[in-house]
Amino acid sequence: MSITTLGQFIIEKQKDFPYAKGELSRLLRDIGIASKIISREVNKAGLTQILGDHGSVNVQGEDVKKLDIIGNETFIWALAKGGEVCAMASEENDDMILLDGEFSKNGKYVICIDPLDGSSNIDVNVSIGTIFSIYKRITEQGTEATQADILQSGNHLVAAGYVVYGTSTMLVFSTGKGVNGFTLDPSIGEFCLSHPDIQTPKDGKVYSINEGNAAEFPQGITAYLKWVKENDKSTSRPYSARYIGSMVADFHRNLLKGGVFIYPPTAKSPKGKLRLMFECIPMSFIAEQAGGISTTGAQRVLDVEPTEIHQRVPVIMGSANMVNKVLEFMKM
Ligand code: AHM
Ligand code: MG
Repeated sequence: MSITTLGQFIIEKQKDFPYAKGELSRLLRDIGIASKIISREVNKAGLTQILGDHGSVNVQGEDVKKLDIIGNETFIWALAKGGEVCAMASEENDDMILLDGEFSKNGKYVICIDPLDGSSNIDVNVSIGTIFSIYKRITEQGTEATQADILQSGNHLVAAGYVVYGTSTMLVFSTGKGVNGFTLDPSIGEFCLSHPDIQTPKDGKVYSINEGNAAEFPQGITAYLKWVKENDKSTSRPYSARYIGSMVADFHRNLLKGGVFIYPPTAKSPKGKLRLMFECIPMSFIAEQAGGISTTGAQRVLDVEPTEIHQRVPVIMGSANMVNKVLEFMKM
């Protein structure tokens, strides 16, 4: 048999982490389990009355959908049960969550999670995703975790990744040694290695940005968008706009095919819309590990020192040559 399951892959790679005593492997396994549960719920969402607004509003002021709550609770459950994580931060919760069960308080890791990203797409059967990042705690094991354990820059990541609930469910992650993608085989209930060592193309034809906000874009972004449309002197049009409005899905397409994803500052969101801890750091880590670039326009996203859990930053990420082209326009 030539398949490699996520579990087998993790065991094979455990030797890459001499400091780890298996906790990271178990943590990745727990994330895999939570993702499979969410995938199951997403797949039957239209049948089981879990579509639609839940009626509450999250800390960002957005309606919370029922599936968001299921996703959040599933991850909290899986991570609390696993015992490797002492604290977590979720896009759905105001504050960090201490996992202070008997085993968890000795957990070596903290995790940041966006359990269901792209939630406005849930009701219309469009791809959504989960995004996660894992850090080693900086406070001593056995003591109560603090916010400082969570507020670490992307340079301190141990691992990060995402799950895209698309035409199939895929888990893509990196432990800092390249990027690997696993597709869920529903017939055996296992994530199987389908995309080993993903390298993102240096160039691409796709630009992904919400141009509905164009009137509010910084001048450099406006100039870039004019250029991509003008740049059609060859026989075929070189660039295509593709924007799903689900960061995981937009990012995943661009990662595999080449492209640039941009969420600039706007008048409504002067610091950008996307969250540093939950969305930008983990996706930037994957982009860089696959040979791409990710920047706020002013600095590497992974160099940003976080000051608050729900901090937002602008982001330009994807194929190296495309990101550099955007930066050229921003410098003009
Ligand atoms: P969410 O975490 O509330 O779902 O919001 C994040 C999403 C991203 O997935 C997506 O890239 C972006 O918001 C879309 O925003 P906009 O509708 O402003 O283009
Ligand atoms: Mg999100």
